[in-house]
Amino acid sequence: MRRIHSIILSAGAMGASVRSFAQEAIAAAPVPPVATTEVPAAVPALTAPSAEYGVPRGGWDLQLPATDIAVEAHNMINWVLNPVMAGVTVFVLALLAWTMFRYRAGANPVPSKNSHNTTIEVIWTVVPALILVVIAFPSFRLLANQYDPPKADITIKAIGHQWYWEYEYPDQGGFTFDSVMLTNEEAAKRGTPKLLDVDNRVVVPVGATVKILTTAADVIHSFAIPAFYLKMDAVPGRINETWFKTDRPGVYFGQCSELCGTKHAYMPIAIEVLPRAQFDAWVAAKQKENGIEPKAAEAAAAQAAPAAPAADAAAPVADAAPAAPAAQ
Ligand SMILES: [Cu+2]
Repeated sequence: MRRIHSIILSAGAMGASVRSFAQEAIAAAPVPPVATTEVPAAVPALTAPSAEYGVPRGGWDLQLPATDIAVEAHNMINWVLNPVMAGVTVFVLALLAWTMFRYRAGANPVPSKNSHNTTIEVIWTVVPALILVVIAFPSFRLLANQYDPPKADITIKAIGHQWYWEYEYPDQGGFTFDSVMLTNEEAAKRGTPKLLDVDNRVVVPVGATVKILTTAADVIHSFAIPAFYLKMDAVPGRINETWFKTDRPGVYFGQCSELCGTKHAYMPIAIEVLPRAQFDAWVAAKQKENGIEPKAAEAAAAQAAPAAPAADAAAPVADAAPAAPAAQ
């Protein structure tokens, strides 16, 4: 009894020391203050979120797909994976119920001594294999399409920090900015969903193939936008690549999707997809803010990608002239 008592006591002491060690570690870890910068009112015009696309809709369904890849993935989930899973689940449940009833002890006083049935063993091996083959076809097609992106029109680097995202636009002169979650009051003022909007959104032109390079400055984060069916880990010391292309202007919200610390839930992602002219106006404003000469930025981008055809390079400049912020 005494022995047990002393074991309990020493276990308690060990727990206390582990606890105090953990408390010290927490106290020692610096938690950088993260605050939103002055929330921009309209640069050039903040898109109001749609009720359908790019936002959680509060139902049981997935978010509506906003890119071709997302449509393909969405269809695969709705018309291949879910029906197959539901069918298998119902079949197994029915089989189980029937077996429990038909072969219950009460109705079978003399137990069967069967242990093998070759036919049924062949069936329960071959049928699941065939189901996997049926799933494999759309699955491999989707994977191939995801990993075979068209040539990128714009590259954006997303850098995960504890606990906000930093973005860099290397093709536009390399300006960077931090993207910090709005407080509930700020989000309410903007009329956007709480915990999802940020002070500085990622802005991209509509219809452009956007290459996203992800990395992190501290721990592993993950860049995820449900409406684009996009998720890519952001790993310190590595650069991962993903992409999206949407023809639907609007604002699309996502979140960090790799547990990265105490404020993991508070580093959302907001992507604003704007018409080309508005995007160019936004880039011009950002370049001005960062003291970047547009001509120098263009030259640097051209040097980085010498294969870019001249027509492509000229198009945004032509579009930029009539740039005017659209009404909300
Ligand atoms: Cu995280």
